[in-house]
Amino acid sequence: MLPNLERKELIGSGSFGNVYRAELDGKPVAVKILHERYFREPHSNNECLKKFKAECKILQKLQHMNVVTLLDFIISHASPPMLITELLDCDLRKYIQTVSIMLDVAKGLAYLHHEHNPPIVHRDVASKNILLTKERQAKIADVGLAKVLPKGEQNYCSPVPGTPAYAAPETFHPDYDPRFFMSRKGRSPVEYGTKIDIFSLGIALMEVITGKLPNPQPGASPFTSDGVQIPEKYHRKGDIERMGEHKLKEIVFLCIEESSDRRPSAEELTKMLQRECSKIEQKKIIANRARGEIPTIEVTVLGQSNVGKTCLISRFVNHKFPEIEAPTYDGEQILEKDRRKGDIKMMGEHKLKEIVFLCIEDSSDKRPSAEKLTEMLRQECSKIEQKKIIANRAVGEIPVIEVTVLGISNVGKTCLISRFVNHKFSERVAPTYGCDHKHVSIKIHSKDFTLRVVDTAGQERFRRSITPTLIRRSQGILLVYDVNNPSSLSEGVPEMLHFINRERPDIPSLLLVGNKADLMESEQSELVVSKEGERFAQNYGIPFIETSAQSGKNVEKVFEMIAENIYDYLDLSDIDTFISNGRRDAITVMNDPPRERGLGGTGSKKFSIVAEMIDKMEITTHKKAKLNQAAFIQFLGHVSY
Ligand SMILES: Nc1nc2c(ncn2[C@@H]2O[C@H](COP(=O)(O)OP(=O)(O)OP(=O)(O)O)[C@@H](O)[C@H]2O)c(=O)[nH]1
Ligand SMILES: [Mg+2]
Repeated sequence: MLPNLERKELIGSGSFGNVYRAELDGKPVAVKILHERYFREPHSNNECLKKFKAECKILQKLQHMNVVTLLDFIISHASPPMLITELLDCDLRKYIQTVSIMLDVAKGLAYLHHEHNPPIVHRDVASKNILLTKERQAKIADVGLAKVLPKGEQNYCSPVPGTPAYAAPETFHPDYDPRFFMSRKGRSPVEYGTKIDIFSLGIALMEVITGKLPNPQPGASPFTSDGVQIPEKYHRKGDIERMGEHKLKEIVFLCIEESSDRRPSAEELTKMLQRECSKIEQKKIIANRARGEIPTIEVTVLGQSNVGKTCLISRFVNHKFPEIEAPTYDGEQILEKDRRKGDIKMMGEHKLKEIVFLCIEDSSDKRPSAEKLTEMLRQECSKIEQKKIIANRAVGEIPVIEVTVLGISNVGKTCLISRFVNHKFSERVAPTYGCDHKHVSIKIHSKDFTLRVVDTAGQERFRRSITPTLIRRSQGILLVYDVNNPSSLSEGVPEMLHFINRERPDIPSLLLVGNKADLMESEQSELVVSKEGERFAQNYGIPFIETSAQSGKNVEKVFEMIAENIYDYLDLSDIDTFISNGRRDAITVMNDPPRERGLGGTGSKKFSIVAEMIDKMEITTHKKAKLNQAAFIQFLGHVSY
């Protein structure tokens, strides 16, 4: 042991070794002394220790608020390997389990899986490995035992340690023997990737929901006596039933999908949990503001000066229309919007006006952060890019919007399109090969457009290869499933969403479509199926509609709806300017300044430059960030369509 490391009492023991409280240079740390058996035959050769050492060196560089820091390690032939980590007081099981803790873990995994190159697989995500700081911030422990994936590889072949109750199905072999962490017969390796951690996190989330340790049934083995792998949902039936109708059940189901490809990435999972946490936060705020037993919801009324905000509120509260209403002043200080009335008027109905308003809020707390502002500008850039694509595809003066129809085979995509385009339904339709498209003239908000509807093949061999390309070029996507085939929703749609999230997270419009509604037998089944689609759509925050290509129900509506959504999201009211400007940039810069300020380039490129600069700003203090933003507002004032 190093002279400056003083070992104290035992604080825990796990499958890999014992953990002691210790002091390193007088500072409290945790020391894990690994069981020597992992480094004995067939492992205990120099190669194995060398490899472990190399991995520890990589892991020592990890820095994330949700990952326990590996401070040092001692690996020698004289004593068992030791890992020295920061000391955290308590493990999750001793504390009230909350969703925000799971969000922290997802963020930690996102760091290991996505921000680290090559990705790191933890391999033993379980509640016992989630530690909490005094402030109840969760950190993933035992990363020292994680595996760094070989560069450029997504899957890794190796024996898999870990906790059986949390283990993903792909990590087991029928001849698996947990005592050796590898298969018995011939020691054939198993193939897995980062998604085994997502599976384990799903099980830990299940534990949060049920308040009980996961207990897969029947027995500990995931195989029948004939060596057949038992599906996870059956294997874990008891735990799943215990979750009842919990709001997070769908997220658990996604994480414990049998096929690792269908599980969300750590980043996607973080977003889903973030949404849930923010809902809970809002509920707490509403409850905390309660007067007596009555909860209070807050609604803010925003708008330019003189649009009638105060009158609207007065009419609602006092049922009166005030005759003369003085502008609302904040004490003696005149509001910025009143002081800059002239400039504001000159902005007219410019699209960026609302962003300017947010930035020049009188109260600095209400102004967006540099990060948020970057995101807003980035969104504007991407909208402009989409408008250019729509304008460039125009035939004559008629702009072309592209909508792609996705879904697994046989859900009725081709029939849906054929009903919309030819007003006909046919019982016998050949499966689509590759993709096909139809052009339809439509009016959106009284304006002429061409809708280019792309039909895709649902068969797996086409689906996986063609879908990403089509997603990249479309403005809208219809995600179709068959209401009578539950797996076309639960398995088919998440796969498409995975592609969309990867290729086009900012797609202007997405719609979930439950087709073959005519086949639903009774009122009862209609309710059940609708609910499932609705719940799914709600979880992902996308609109949902039921159709029947056979009866024609909602077919026109679904295409009108997606076209309108695209029009509204991109604000296509000015698309003609983009067409008449041709290849010229749709944005011009008024007056002087950008070049003088070192911002060259034209058009939407300028937006990107602003966005990038804000992104790179060194934000040392809150105040500085706000000050820097103010400088950019002036720049924005010079940009117009
Ligand atoms: N009852 C009923 N049957 C439908 C409906 N829509 C499609 N079908 C039937 O479902 C089958 C498959 O329809 P398709 O339109 O070829 O399915 P698809 O999604 O295009 O399939 P792929 O091209 O293989 O991806 C056909 O036999 C259709 O007659 C519907 O709304 N109601
Ligand atoms: Mg088809």
